[in-house]
Amino acid sequence: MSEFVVYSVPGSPYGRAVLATFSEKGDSYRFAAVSGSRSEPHISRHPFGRVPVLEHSGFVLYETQAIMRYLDRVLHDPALYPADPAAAARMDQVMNICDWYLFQGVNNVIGFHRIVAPRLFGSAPDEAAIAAAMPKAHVVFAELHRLLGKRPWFTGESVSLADILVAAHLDFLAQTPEWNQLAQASPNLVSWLQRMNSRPSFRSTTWERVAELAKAA
Ligand SMILES: N[C@@H](CCC(=O)N[C@@H](CS)C(=O)NCC(=O)O)C(=O)O
Repeated sequence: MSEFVVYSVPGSPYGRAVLATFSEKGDSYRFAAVSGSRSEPHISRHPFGRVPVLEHSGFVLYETQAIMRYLDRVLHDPALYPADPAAAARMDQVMNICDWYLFQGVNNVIGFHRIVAPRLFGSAPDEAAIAAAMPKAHVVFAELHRLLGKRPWFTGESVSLADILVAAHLDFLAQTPEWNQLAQASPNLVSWLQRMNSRPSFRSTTWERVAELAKAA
C-alpha cells in the first residue's frame, strides 16, 4: 500500500484523532509538520488553512471525520465503525457533537486560551472568554455523560471513531483547571478518558510524542 502522509501540528486534537486512528489500525504514516497553515504550500492543500490533511496516492483529503472514515475503509481490521445501524448513528451523532459543540465555543476557547496561546504565543489566558464558554461546556459534558451512560465506549463494547475523536478533545480540556468543575458530575467520562489514555494509540500521540515525530521528520 502506498504511503500515507499526515500534515498536522503537534498538539492539534483533530490531528491527534487521525494519528490515533492509524495506531488503532496498526498502520503507519509519515508525519509532515505544517508551519504556516494559512500560507503556501499548506493553503493549497486546505483552503481554510486548518490541520490535519491526509495525502494518499495523490488523493488529498481534509476534514477530520472524512479522513477517519476513509482510513477505516481502506485500512485493515479492527473496524472502528459499528455495523449495527443504531450504533453507527450514535457514533455519527457523537462525532458531530464534538465538531459543533465541544470544539466550537468550548475547546477552541478554553483549550486555546489555557494551553495553546500560553504555550505557543506566550500570552496570558483570556479569563473572560473562558468564563463565557463554561455554560456551553457544561451542556456538552452533561450530554456526553448521558450518551456514554454505563457503556465502556460510546457505541457499546468496542472502541469506535467517536471515542477517538472525542477523547482527543477531552484530553486537551483535562489539562485545564476547568476540568474538575466540568467533569465533576460525569465520573463515567473521567474513567472512559483514563481507558482511552491507557491505549497505545493515545499514549503514542500526546503533544510531546508528536513533537518528537515532527522533529525526527
Ligand atoms: N473541521 C476541521 C477543523 C480542523 C481545525 O480546526 N483544526 C485546528 C487545530 S485542532 C486548526 O487547524 N487550527 C489552526 C487555525 O485555526 O489556524 C476538521 O475536522 O479537520
